[in-house]
Amino acid sequence: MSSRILLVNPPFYRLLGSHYNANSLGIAYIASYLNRNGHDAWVYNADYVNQREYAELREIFDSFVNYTEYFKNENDPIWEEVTQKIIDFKPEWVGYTSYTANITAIDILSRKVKSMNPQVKQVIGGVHATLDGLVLDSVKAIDFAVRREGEEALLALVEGQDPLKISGVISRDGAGFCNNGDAEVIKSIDDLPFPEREKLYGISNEEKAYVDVSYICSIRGCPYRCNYCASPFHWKRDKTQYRSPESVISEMKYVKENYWNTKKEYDFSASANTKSKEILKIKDNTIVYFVDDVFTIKKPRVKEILRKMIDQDLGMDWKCEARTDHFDEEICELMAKAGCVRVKLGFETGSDRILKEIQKDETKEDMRRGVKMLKDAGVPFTGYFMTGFPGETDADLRETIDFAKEIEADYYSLSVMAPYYGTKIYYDLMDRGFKLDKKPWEYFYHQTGDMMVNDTLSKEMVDEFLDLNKLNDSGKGYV
Ligand code: B12
Ligand code: SF4
Repeated sequence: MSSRILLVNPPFYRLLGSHYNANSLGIAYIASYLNRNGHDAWVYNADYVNQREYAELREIFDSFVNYTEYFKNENDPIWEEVTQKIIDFKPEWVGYTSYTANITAIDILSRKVKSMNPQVKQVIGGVHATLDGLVLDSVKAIDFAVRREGEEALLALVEGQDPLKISGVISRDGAGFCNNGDAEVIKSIDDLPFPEREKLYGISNEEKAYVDVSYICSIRGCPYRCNYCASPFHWKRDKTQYRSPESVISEMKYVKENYWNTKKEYDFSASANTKSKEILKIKDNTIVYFVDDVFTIKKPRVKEILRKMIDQDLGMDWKCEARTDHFDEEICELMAKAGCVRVKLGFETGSDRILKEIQKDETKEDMRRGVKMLKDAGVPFTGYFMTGFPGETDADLRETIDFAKEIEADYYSLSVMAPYYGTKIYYDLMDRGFKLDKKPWEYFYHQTGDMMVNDTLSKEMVDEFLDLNKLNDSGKGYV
């Protein structure tokens, strides 16, 4: 029997004065998998706003105080609006995608939904549900949690299989839980249907045309082990899965044929109604974004993908995340020819000592070499840098600032390191007596000074680091 399922991306950027209008791939994958199996599953992005303008990152992080207010007032119109939309859908099942930062939002929404319709079954999945085996304690109105990939587990739940026997499902068992471990790693990710791009709930057809559906996932997982990153615990590191080059290219073509309108470009920076607000230039459905943790793992595979993009004359711009130690001259040249308009590179620090501490498995020299090859090929890149690591000194940060200037990135993204829940750094700090588990969940996104764990750095140095942001004024901007 066919079930009616709503998969929800809760509000997050809206609470920070911006919004998020692209497709959420995790729930879009689950929706298409359910739909292929005869169900009626829709994706509801509650972070969508009918606006093309996005606030500057700095502005977003400056809105922290207002953001925390939303969680104190459960009757705020935003919670009422989203709850009503969920109820109007008349779902039999509601699934929420979780990050640590949106657990409180999911708690508020799911309690409201339950009180308006006690029949509805509610499930939480995604990153936080995977990392936290006790997540159902934090979201009391949710019936089930799913750990790791959700396609097969949610299908089994919806089709009425015994939850106590479905791998990856945590269910309530009296006052406790029955935890069936992690969902099996899906080995044949090539066989999954492309993520849902049509059944987008809660917006008009006209608005739908502006949803950025050009996000593509070609790898599930990451084999590295950086201690500030949740990926090693979120995915099974030793079972990282790669889509074949053919499969990746076929999704690119599908997206281009069905959703691309290359005339559609927005640059609101000069528009009259922008007032003093700083605006980012966003091009919807004119750039593919590979959301892979690291797109460039497995060189032969990457080169094959790039050659296919060139040989088949795709003519699509794209961006990705990469590591400098994956670069060789050939990869960089192929990237340039294949339409790469931006590579996002996590340098994090200019101190080899800190690079070792954070288990980056990359040296400053690797980074210098990689950047040189990328620049020679003419591929623009964003440099991600952090400060605030435990044990980091002013001398380390001086090296970071000098290194950031030396590499001359096209855009800089600067963060104060936050020990995210589910990272090695989080567990190490907890072992050392830090009270991180006493922080509200919504604090777990970076750049709020409230998460700073370093007390050796001087304020002057941190300010000088954050001032690197000024370099963005002369660069090629955010993409
Ligand atoms: C693209 C991306 C974004 C995008 C898009 C987010 C979106 N809403 O779709 C943007 C840039 C907006 C973003 C923002 C943020 N992100 Co982000 N993001 C990613 C990234 C790189 C890919 C996500 C993705 O599409 N994966 C591919 C899909 C297929 O996987 P998936 O989403 O995990 O879904 C699978 C399972 O988790 C599960 N599942 C997911 N949802 C559900 C729901 C149900 C009901 C079920 C049953 C199962 C299920 O099934 C899915 C299919 O198998 C991940 C890293 C990664 N590689 O996963 C980081 C990552 C998820 N982000 C992270 C963070 C920290 C953030 C921010 C807090 C950053 C910030 N400072 O603002 C915000 C929070 C946004 C929010 N809404 O709360 C962390 C999360 C850590 C944590 N403990 O929460 C990650 C893991 C990065 C990392 N390695 O540390 N992000
Ligand atoms: S920071 Fe990047 S390379 Fe390191 S573990 Fe996370 S996703 Fe992998």
